[in-house]
This record gives sequence, structure tokens and C-alpha cells, in this order.
Amino acid sequence: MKEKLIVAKEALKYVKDGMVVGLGSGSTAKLFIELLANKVKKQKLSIKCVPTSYDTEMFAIECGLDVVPLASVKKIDVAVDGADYVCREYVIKGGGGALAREKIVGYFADEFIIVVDSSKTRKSSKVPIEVLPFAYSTVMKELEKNKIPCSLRMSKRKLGPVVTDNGNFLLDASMEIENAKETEKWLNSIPGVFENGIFTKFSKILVGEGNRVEVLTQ
Ligand code: A5P
Repeated sequence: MKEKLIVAKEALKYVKDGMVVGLGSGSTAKLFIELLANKVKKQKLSIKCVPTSYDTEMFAIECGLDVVPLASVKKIDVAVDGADYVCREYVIKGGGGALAREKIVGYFADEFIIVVDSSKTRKSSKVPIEVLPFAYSTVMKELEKNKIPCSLRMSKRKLGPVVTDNGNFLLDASMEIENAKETEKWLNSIPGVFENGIFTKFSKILVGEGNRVEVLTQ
């Protein structure tokens, strides 16, 4: 928790008055959102926020932030988001199922800052893939044909599969990533894939290491 907090604090330094800020999803992003809401109140700043999930939207509204639709802004100045695994070349996101909106907001932002605690540098995670419900079985077959085992993500407190904020299903794929850019593109080229959780475009990764912040760039 402490490492998540120090990177959230560090990311706050990138937010200036008048900016449009992309709000990521997950527990680290939530710490950033709380800090941002306090800063906006204390310093009476004018900040518009574009959320990447319903969860973040509800939380940001609760915190008193000015939440606006993506279509209403000309640009996003800075987006801040967590991740499930990070290395210099790429990050994996989508543990919370919000990867599609996270990628849209992050890739559109002038500056895309990833904030993680040190545990996220150690163990790679499965790659979440958002698929059209109609195509989940064909995408699974295509992945399995390429020796990539995958499973359909199931809901915990509802029967059946997880349904994303976009009305899609999620697959979790166990795969080795050698060329992240190529793999990101290849996954999206499979008919029925809506978006995948390999992110290769970001500005920097802030990693909390004990009491300090390490900055990783590509
Ligand atoms: C949401 O879909 C994910 O991409 C999150 O950003 C990611 O799981 C990080 O979450 P935590 O900050 O809670 O670890």
C-alpha cells in the first residue's frame, strides 16, 4: 500500500491547472484519484477528468471531481493508470477488466504514466483479451492453435462470464511475450478480438521501491 501511495503522489506532480486528466482503474489509480480530488479542492484548480471504467467514474464523482465524457474533450494532457505487470518494453493490464477503455484513454493522452508497486516488476501475468461474445470460442480456438492456453473469465457473484463495461467477454491467456509490439498487433488482428492487455505505448513507469520511486522508460 505504501509503495502504491508514493507513486500516486509522484504522479500528481504531473497535473497542472487547466488540464484534462485520464483516470485509470484499479487500487493504485484510486489512490491517485483521491489525492487529485484533494489537490483540486485545496488549490481550487480547474481539472476535467475522463474515466476508464464505470468503477472509476463512480469513485471520481464520489470524490467530487469534474468527470466528463471522452467525446467532450479535445485532448487528454496526462493519463495515470496502474498495471498488473511492468517491464521497460511493455506493461500488461486488464486484471480489473478495464483494458479497452484504459488503452483508448492512455494512448490518446499526451503523457501516459503507469504507477505500480514493486511486486508488479517480478511476476508476469496472464494477458487479458477482450472479445466479442459472439466470437469467444473462435478466438479461443485460434489462440489454442498457436499453443496459447486461455480461459474465459467467469464472474464471482453472478452466474456466467464476466461482462465488461463494453458488453464483451474476457479471455486470460498464458503466453510468452518476445516481441511485445508484434504480439499486441497480432492479437488484435484475430477476428472478434476487441482489444488486448499488452500496452506498448506509454511515457514512463513509476515503480514504488520501498520509500523511493524508480522511473522506467522504454
Ligand atoms: C484494470 O483493468 C487494470 O488494468 C488495473 O489497472 C490493474 O489491474 C492494476 O490494478 P491495481 O492498481 O489494483 O493493482
